[in-house]
Amino acid sequence: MGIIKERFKAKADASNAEIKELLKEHGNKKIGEVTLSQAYQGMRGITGLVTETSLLDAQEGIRFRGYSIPELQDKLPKAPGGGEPLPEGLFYLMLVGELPNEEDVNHLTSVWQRRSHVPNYVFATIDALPVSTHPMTMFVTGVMALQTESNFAKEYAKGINKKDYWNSVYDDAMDLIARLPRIAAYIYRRKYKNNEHIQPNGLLDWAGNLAHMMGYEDESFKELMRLYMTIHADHEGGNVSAHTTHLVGSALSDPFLSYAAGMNGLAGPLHGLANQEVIKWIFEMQQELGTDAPTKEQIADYVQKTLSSGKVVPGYGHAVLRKTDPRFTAQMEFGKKHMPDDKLVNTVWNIYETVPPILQSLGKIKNPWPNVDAHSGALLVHYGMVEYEFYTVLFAVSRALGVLASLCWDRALGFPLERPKSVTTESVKQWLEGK
Ligand code: FCX
Repeated sequence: MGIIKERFKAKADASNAEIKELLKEHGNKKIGEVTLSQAYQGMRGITGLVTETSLLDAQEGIRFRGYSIPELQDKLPKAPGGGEPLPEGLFYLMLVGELPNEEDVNHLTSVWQRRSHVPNYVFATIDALPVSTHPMTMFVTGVMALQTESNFAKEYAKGINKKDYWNSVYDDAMDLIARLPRIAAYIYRRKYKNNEHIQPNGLLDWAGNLAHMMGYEDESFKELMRLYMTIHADHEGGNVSAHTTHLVGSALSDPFLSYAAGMNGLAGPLHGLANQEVIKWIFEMQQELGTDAPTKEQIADYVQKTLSSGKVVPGYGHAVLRKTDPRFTAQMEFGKKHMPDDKLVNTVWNIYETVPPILQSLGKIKNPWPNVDAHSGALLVHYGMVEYEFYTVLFAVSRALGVLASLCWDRALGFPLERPKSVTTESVKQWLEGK
């Protein structure tokens, strides 16, 4: 058994024992109440999931196994000469629950390189779709084509013991994560670069290779990919992509089926597709105002126009956060370091100074501050990646790290089929009448 699998299993066994004790003593304690509004309005604020990999605090933002993004930027190993954390290190932390050292991260890089071969029929399946197909549809189709390789599906068909489910789920998760950069880059080159593909570079780390295979050799773009893949990796368990992966996995659908389901959720405008909506909105604003450097007054007028046409200002607001997303701040710092004079990036910063007071003045918006999507596109455009339809695929590659680490934990902790109760309005009325 590989060293990472061994450490993960040891940690999961210890957690299993601890959770069993905890439930024996406290299992019947209430951790919250559910109001009628919450049943009708998206279960907002209902605590009903356990997700070990990360926890989201409304005021502070995301913490991965207790570490904030600035702490991870300081503590996680970096590429030689680099300043950003390697995503391999974050995956190790989420899966094993300990900070990795340089050797752990290099080992994971080489394990993923060894597992990164994608069978040709996967590319042929993607090629069967029209080139005009949305990149996220191509991406999920590629993941589904890979499902034929599932270790878990094969093992389950043979009738494995439920205490061993975690083993082949782990193998599927590692195979899938290893292959995603190749699939993502294939789609990018097919749609936007005349179907001219670039072979992987066996000397590069996971995110650096993604940049290389997409055709971006600039060292600071590789650094952006490392930061991007780290900050989008997980956002506790209740967001649509994480919850869907967990829910579908609870039916013992293998990691390919579960992750594909989760990424169909990420493709929604109120979730991962928001990052393309942000840059589209800024481009439309620049076009309408006839300038690539709108003033704050011009931005304020355009925001008012957006709102009065009944649209949301994309990239602002969040279902849980009530402060500026630390993932926005991390990107702003990257911009200040690598592209302080970029006009589009400076427009993002001017929007940041303009939008929150306007949203606050509406009185109905719970979070007027920017989330991760408000900044991500401008950094990518700086390096020439202007194809904003593709941005959610990058988000999906990153989110695999969190949702698949979580799926390994679901099976290792023996989490059961997830099955909350629903009601009808008729039954609610009878309940209210005391029947
Ligand atoms: N512009 C205009 N109106 C907004 C708004 C915005 N940015 N944010 C919220 N509102 C409106 C809502 O539309 C709602 O109006 P209504 O009552 O007329 O329907 C009202 O304010 C109350 O909404 P609120 O509860 O504050 O916000 P919601 O959580 O319902 O919606 C959205 C906020 C969905 C717009 C915001 O969360 C968003 O854009 N999300 C995009 C995806 C996202 O969250 N990206 C981050 C990734 C994620 F964190 C992850 O990593 O998983």
